[in-house]
Amino acid sequence: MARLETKQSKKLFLAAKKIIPGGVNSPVRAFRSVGGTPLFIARAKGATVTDVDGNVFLDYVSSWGPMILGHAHPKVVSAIRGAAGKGTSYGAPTEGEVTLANLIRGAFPSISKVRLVSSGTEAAMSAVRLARGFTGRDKIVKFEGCYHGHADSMLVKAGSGALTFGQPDSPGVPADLARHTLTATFNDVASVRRLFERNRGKIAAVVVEPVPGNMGVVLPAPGFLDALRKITRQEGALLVFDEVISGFRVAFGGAQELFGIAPDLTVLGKIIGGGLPVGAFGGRGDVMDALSPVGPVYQAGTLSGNPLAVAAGIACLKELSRKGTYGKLGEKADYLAEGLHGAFAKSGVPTWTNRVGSMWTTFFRKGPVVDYASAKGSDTAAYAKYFHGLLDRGIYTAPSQFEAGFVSLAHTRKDLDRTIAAARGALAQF
Ligand code: KE4
Repeated sequence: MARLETKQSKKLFLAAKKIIPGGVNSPVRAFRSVGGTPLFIARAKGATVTDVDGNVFLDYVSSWGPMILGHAHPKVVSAIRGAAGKGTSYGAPTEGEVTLANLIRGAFPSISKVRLVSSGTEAAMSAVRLARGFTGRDKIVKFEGCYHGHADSMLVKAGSGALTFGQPDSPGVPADLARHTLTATFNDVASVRRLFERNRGKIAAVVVEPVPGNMGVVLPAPGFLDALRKITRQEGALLVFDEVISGFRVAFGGAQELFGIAPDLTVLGKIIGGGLPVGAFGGRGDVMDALSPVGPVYQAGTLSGNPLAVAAGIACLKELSRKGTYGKLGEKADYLAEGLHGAFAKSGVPTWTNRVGSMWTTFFRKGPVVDYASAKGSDTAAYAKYFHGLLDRGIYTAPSQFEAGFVSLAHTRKDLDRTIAAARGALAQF
């Protein structure tokens, strides 16, 4: 198999590294854990991305989740174009923000009020401060391997890039702050109970990705999320669902629709901006009204509810709200999953795949993968080999074992067949 021609990406990467740490504006893009030169993308359309060397790939990174409609969807592009002509930012309320807030609330009945921000990190950070302010308690519980953005309190045994680079506890986070972040084991209710027994009356919230995507995709065990709901209610702590990935991904109403759980707060991002910078956090009205200017918990943002980002988000969510959308997406994902399953079974390479709808991860290890420890046991060198085998065959997947892959509505049956064939080819090299 001919290796990719990546002369232009190599040239740009050298230039980028002179001025941007690691040559990237987000670590996981650097290909550090899979090796090789990160591809500099020139353009994208539908299910494909094209790099600066003119290589075209079927894209399953999907900008880490937002591009569920596919790239440059005509309705999203025209919404952005229309908004841009009216100015790009006012620093004042707009009608679009009310429309987007109502679209979000329409999909998430647990959200009585919502505030828009500019990233998932900002949304999660604000939700944690709000939970602490509302309860008057300092400690939070998170789960090993889950990632909620890079706010200080969240960078304790974090997932995603922090896991990829083995920095789950980042330097720069004061020990005095980190000690208020307690970590439990995902799918292990007893580990949560123990934390509450030892910190009675001190835990403000349990923050969880209801379907983790940042240690790779892991499924919540039956009853696990219910147990979190019961324990937090009993203990007077808030349950915060971080649905930055799963929101509008695993269902229009996210994991809370799928599993029938109403959290006190929900964190959103990615898809709600249609590829532009939007995050959001929302939930119980009494909790949200603790936010300034109504209540005392401060939170703010110059570009919060930015008109272009909001226009893109409205166009995206309106498109997703059309009847039959998630059925179509599910059929595509089922078809791909079946084909890949067959390819892996035939290859004899030990793998384990976790999938919820159109988000999935294939771990290079014997299964099951149910938590951080089992995810971490994956053979990352084998993953890297598979990654490059796919890349050489025109398929672009996450440059890390500990991320999710995403099917979009733009992937055709032909694209999926091409992907399955590429997987067979890549696995034949093992
Ligand atoms: P952002 O600040 O990156 O918009 O969102 C942070 C965040 C919060 N919560 C969850 C569940 C998330 O997955 C994320 C961000 N996801 C990673 C990929 N797994 C973003 C990719 C990157 O860091 O470059």
